[in-house]
Parts: sequence; structure tokens; C-alpha cells
Amino acid sequence: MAIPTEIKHETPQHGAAPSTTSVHPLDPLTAAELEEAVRILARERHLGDNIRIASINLIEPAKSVVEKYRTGSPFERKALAVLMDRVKHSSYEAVVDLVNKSVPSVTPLPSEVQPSIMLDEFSECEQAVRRSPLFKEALKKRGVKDADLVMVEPWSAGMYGTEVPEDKGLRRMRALCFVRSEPKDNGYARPIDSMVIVVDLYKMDVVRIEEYPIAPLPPEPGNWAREYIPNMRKDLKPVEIVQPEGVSFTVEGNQVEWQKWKFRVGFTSREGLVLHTISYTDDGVERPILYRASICEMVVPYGDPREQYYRKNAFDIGEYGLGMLANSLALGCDCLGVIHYFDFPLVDSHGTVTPLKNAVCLHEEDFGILWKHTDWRTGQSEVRRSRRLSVSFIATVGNYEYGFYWYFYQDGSIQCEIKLTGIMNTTALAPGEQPQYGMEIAPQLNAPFHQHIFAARLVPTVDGPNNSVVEVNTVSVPTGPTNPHGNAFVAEETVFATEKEAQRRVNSASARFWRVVNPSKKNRLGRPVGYRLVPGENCPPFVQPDAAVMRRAGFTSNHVWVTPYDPKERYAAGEYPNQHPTGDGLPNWTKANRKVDNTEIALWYVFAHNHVPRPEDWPVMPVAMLGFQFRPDGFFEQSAAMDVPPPPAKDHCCH
Ligand SMILES: [Cu+2]
Repeated sequence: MAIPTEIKHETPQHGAAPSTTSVHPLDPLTAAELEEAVRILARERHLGDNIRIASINLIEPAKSVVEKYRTGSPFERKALAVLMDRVKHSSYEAVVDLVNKSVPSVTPLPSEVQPSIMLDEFSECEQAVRRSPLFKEALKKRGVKDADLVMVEPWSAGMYGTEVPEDKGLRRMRALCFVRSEPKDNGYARPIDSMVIVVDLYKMDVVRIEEYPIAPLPPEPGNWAREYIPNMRKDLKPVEIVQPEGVSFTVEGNQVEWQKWKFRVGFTSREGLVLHTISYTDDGVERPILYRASICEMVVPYGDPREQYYRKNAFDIGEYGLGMLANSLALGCDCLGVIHYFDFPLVDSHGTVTPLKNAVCLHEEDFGILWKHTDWRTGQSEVRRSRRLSVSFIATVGNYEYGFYWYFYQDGSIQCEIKLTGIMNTTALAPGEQPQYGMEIAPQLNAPFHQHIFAARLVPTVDGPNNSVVEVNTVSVPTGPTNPHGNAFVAEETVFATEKEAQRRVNSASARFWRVVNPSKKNRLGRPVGYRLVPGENCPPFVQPDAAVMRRAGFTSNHVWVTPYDPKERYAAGEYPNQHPTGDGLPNWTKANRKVDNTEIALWYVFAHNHVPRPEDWPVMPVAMLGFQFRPDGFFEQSAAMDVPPPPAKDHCCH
């Protein structure tokens, strides 16, 4: 095995004994375990000055192991470390056994594949640009006097088949630049539209600067920090969320119980928040629903075809890692009420472990009415307030923020909601120029059309391991002898037998939705028990099917994919989308057209927010939301929310 042997320094020992130890096979690696993994890698001579750690995450044990696990019994703890040798230009996957304190396997990655971009590389890339004489010269040419006020924004380089020979085999980033007028100014208000700085991340050196026609800087600032907003409204009175008797949920380690729900909170450096073993206790019986749920990939394709911009297609999960970019949430700001926070540790590319405080927020929310009816004849009236449990985290990816929220409801529904906010990426316009592929959002400032496309990976276990997916389309019945008045319409069901049949798009014309059913478990009405995947806002990708980005973003060509469950098929664009020459993931795996009927499956739901920018999205975009719901459909005998009690009498409203 071609593994690095040169060790210049031992990895420093970090702190004292572990303050927390893992207590369940699915618990993310603790800080102590991450430190131990780094120590084992160093001791076994897999680390050194030239080696960077792209990620270390738990290797989740097999589903069968998790299902058989009983509290207190021993379990394996293995970590997958992705390592990169900056000198040999090679990368490795190392399996670290934390119980036996060994490295049982090291597998080199294919030479053309790049691990995700490491957080440290962003700042190192920026420093490399700043010390480059080419950069100083390019700024001079553009009349930018103070290089310290230039904001350098490294973007993943992707792989488009147009790469010049000198880039071959390089680990690259492409940096765009913006100018601040003072240190706290919003740089995105003044894009330097005319240059892209290509950086070699192995050497941390500027390779070249690609030059394009120089556009003048837009004239206006676009500031958002509080010191720039002198006249804030003054008529807001405080709102306090008070739970005088405490919360209605319990948390034990990473396990949460609330109402009849039970699930585990997990976290990876790539996906951020992961939910495991979601179940609902119905009449004393704990019924499984989802084994694992996460947003596993996303891509933001920009529709600007100009040479300097056609490569703007960030895979924010596979190329950057949302867990690494997660915020430490603030009480009263990010989350309101009585909050339970989960902290998760992160490891940087040098092996230093840092706890991320308040990474995931858990709390209850009042969510309006749950159900209501008034009998106008008798005057009887019943109303129930909806209480939902929210589990969330927020990641900052350069200019944008993404909030990922999972909600649990008292009627057995689950909802995934993504909140998009932050600052739009911008380009410059000449005076009087109308943008062709974007919208002028402030004088001479263009925000290009783009899409935010997300992939959820759900591993359904609706009342047991073997599930099927059924598509339901509502269709009009032609007028005729059985439908003489032309008013008939029916819901037609089609079971997906194979992966190819299960590659589908949303269709509002047939009010299309999907049911995940357990064919071997019937409800009292004789139909298989199920959960309904209810799509929300969605649209197709607007790049051409043969656009180069689609080689890596092929997963966006369908909104629904169903695959046989394979724990190795984790991410919609494959393990290593960063600079992947051919792309991987769903389009590749499903070529085998495997059977997906009445077996263990993964259900992938891809959904898009199409961003046609508005002036009101500037300077910081108010939250836009999209997502989907997973609602019981024949799972319960009737509404699961009937036993929710009315609000206390002191609130007067319900009697
Ligand atoms: Cu957007």
C-alpha cells in the first residue's frame, strides 16, 4: 500500500480523558474518539506534514447490528478518515478501529478523484492569492488601490472537460474577488467582474489569473450590519416563549422522545444533522418509520454562461461539507424558547478537534391549530393547538445561509423545511446595461439566475424493513356511460418494480405524490400501511441535459429515485463530487436497474428552489422556504391527533 511514511512530528495530544463517551452504535464520534482516531493514524504512520485530513466520521454499523443492539452490550466503533497527501498528489480512505486501536485498511482513491475542500484550505487559498504578485498586478490594472479591502472568494473548480493541460491532476479552486469600501462593508456590492484566480491547493499557489473585460464597480454600498442601519423600527414589543413546567420532550444522550415520537440525533461533517431510527408509539407498540434521514447532497447551478461564470455550480454538501460549516446557534436569536442544544465536535485538516457548541437546536413550538370543528346546530366546538418539535441546524456557505429544519407533529407527520437566506452572489453591470442571465437588483449590480437543488435521502422502514413505493396520479375520467356528467376523477396507483420505473418528476397536473408502503402489513381496511411523500415547491433543472455540470449533478434530473438500500450508496452525487471527471451517484448506481419492490429501500427526494432574484432579496435575502412532508397515509386507523387534549381552560378559548 502506497501510504505516507514520512513523519516530521507526532500529532499533539489533546487534553485529558474524554468527558463524554459514546453510548449507542449510531452516536457520532465524540471529541475523545476523534482525538483517538488522529492519534492512532499518527502512530500507524498515516499522518505527517504533507498529509491533510479531509474528514473523519463514524462508520455507521450495519442496520442489523443497530436493530439487535441492547443497552449496555458492547459495539464496534470504526471511523472513516479521508486523507490527502499534498506532495504525492494522492488521497486515501483509512478505516480506524477505535476499539482495537488499529488501522485495518487504507485504500487509495482513484488518482483523478479529489476529497472535499477542507475548511483550512479556504483561508490558505485566500492567503495564497494575497501574496501573489500576479494578484497585485491585476488589482493595479483595475485601479484597486487597497488590496486589504479585496474579498477573495474561493469556489470549487468542478470539472467541465474544458480544463487546460496545466491543470490536469491539480487540486484546484477558482477565486472570485469583490471590493469592500471599508473593512466591514459588504463586498458583494462591488464585484470585480473581470478576473478569476486559479489556485493550486496542493502547493497553495496562484497558477494564473484569467482576465475578462473590465467592468466598472457598481456605485452603491449594500450594507447589512447593524451599525449601517441608523433608523431601525421602534414599535416592536417583546415576545417571550415561556414553558413554566418545562419541556415535553426528554433527551438521553442523543436519543429524543417527544409525545409518541422517538428518534436519535446524529451529525456528520458532510451532511450536518442526521436523524436515525424514527419511530412512533401507537397504542403501546413502537412502530418504525424511517431508519435514517438526511439532506445528503445539494448543488447550486448558476445560469450565467460567460467564461468566468459557467463553472459556478457549488455542491455545498459533497464539495464543502455542511457539518464543517455549521453555526454555533444563539439562544434568543437563532432559536427562541426553551431549547436543548446538542454540541458536536469537528476535526480540522491538521487533526485538531474543536467542539461546536450549540450545533443542533431542539425545541417545541406552537404551530397554530392542529384541528377544529364547530357544530353550528348544537354549538359544540373543539379546537386543538398544534405543538411541533423542531430539530435544526444552520450552515453558512460563503455568501449564503441554509437552515435545515425537521419538524415532528402530533398527527404523525414529519416535515423537512429548508430556509434560504444570506447574500446573493453578484456580478457587475456597465451603466445602462441590462443583464441577460440575471436581474439588476441595485444600480449596476446583477444577481444571476440560479437554482438551489437539494437531495434528501430517506431510508424508510414503515412498519418493518421491506417497503415499496407507489406513485399516485389523480386523473380525470372521460365523459361517457360511466361518467355522464363529466365530473369523475380517480387516484391511480402504480407500484415501482425497478429503479428505472422509480425515476420520476413532480407533476402538479396530476397532483402527483408517492406512498411508501409495507406490502406485508395491512391496515384494518385491507390496504398496506404507508406514509405519503408530499412534495412542496419544486421544478426541474434548467441547465441543458447535456450541460457539463450534469455529469456530476445527474441526480437532479429526477425528483424521485428509489434504490435498494445499500449503506455504501450514501450521497446522491457519489462520495467524491469535487472535480469528479465523470460523476457518480444515483445515475450510475441505477444503471443496474435493480428491484425495488417489497425490499429494503432508500427513497431519494430531490427538490429545487428556482431563484429569479428580486431587489428585495438584497442586501440580505429574507428567508425563502421549501421542503417536503412525510405524512401517515393508512398507517393509523384514523387521525392520530384525536387524543391531544384541549388547551388549559385558563386560556378561555376552548370549551
Ligand atoms: Cu438563491
